[in-house]
Amino acid sequence: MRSILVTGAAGFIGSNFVRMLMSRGEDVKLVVLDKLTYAGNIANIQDLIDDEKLFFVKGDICDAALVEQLWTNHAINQVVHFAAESHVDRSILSSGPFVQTNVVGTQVLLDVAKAKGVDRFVHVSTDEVYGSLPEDKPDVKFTEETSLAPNSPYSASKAGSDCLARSYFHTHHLPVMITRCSNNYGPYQFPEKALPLFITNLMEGKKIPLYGDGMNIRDWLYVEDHCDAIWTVLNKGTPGEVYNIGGNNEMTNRKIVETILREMGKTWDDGVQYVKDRPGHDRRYAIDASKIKRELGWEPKHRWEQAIKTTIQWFKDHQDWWRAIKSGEYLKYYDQQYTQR
Ligand code: NAD
Ligand code: TDX
Repeated sequence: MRSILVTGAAGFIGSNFVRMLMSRGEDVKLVVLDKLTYAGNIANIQDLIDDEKLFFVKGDICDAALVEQLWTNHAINQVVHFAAESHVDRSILSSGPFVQTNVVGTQVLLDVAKAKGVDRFVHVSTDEVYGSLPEDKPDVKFTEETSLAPNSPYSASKAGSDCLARSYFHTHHLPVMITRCSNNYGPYQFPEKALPLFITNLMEGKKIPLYGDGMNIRDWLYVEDHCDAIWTVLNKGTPGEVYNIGGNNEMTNRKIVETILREMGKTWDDGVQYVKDRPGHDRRYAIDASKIKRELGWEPKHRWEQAIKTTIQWFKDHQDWWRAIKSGEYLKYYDQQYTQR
């Protein structure tokens, strides 16, 4: 049986990833290492911890001694590295934790993997490392050859970690693969990110805070499709390669908001407030995901029209989950981000 170290699996995508593997009955032992930062939530995987296939450790990926110990105790032979500080707006308020976890933490994992040995290592990255695309050239998309041009402290720290991952392949022959995915949505997404924030604000009788002119474009992918793509890369990817992952589903933020308002029976005037734009706000992201389809046979299975309904229903059905998050530290952040600016 394979023993896979999954970092950051108490967060949004990581928890969906381990849930997917458990529900499929994959023959794996999963060792979850998560610091449980504000974004990590043990409730996301609590029901899975009882299973003997999943072993949870609360700890920091920057703690080399702990990571080494996990490797020895659990005979780790594969890694899927999700752990990160992941919210662009927080990186604008304070970038230190982003450099520490995303750059230093990744370096620690790569060093331990080099020292202890690993069969395969998937570094989960983002399309944001490529920077921003022009909106007047809809045919232009990010390919794996697009130069890195990160614009936020978040994407700069992820680009730093990508470069480290790449260098450990070239210099040390570590079998690293890098994935760069577009915006995810779905169950367990922390309600500071656009979609869950918009949905839960409407449920609380608050407005959707829409940045700038609302015409920024993102490519949206349902989280299960991203998890399936990562599993595909872990099993079939070629070490040293980068794989873009996307939904072929570009939309302006206004279009997203219109869909959510319609699904939730609200009008634009009742539900939306334009607010000051995000500094350095990237205008457009679009992914060319033809390489992963051509070489590994992966393509998204979920369609936006249905998956956004499923997502909204999940937040309606899990109010205890998000109401517990939207308190305490979250309210201080919300005030700083939306009221004081
Ligand atoms: P998230 O913020 O929901 O979860 C991050 C998890 O990492 C949390 O559980 C947190 O506790 C943990 N963590 C943070 N610092 C840690 C540390 N020092 N040691 C151990 N654990 C730590 O993030 P997410 O949205 O699930 O994103 C997961 C990964 O996917 C990230 O690397 C992110 O850059 C990448 N990604 C996200 C998206 C998206 O749309 N959310 C898209 C593309 C790529
Ligand atoms: O209150 C808001 N109002 C608003 O208009 C928020 C939080 C966001 N937005 C806009 C900004 C973006 O154009 O919505 C869009 C999506 O915003 P986020 O959910 O913050 O996502 P983004 O900045 O695009 O980054 C996400 O996708 C790539 C994830 O947070 C990253 O972790 C991932 O790497």
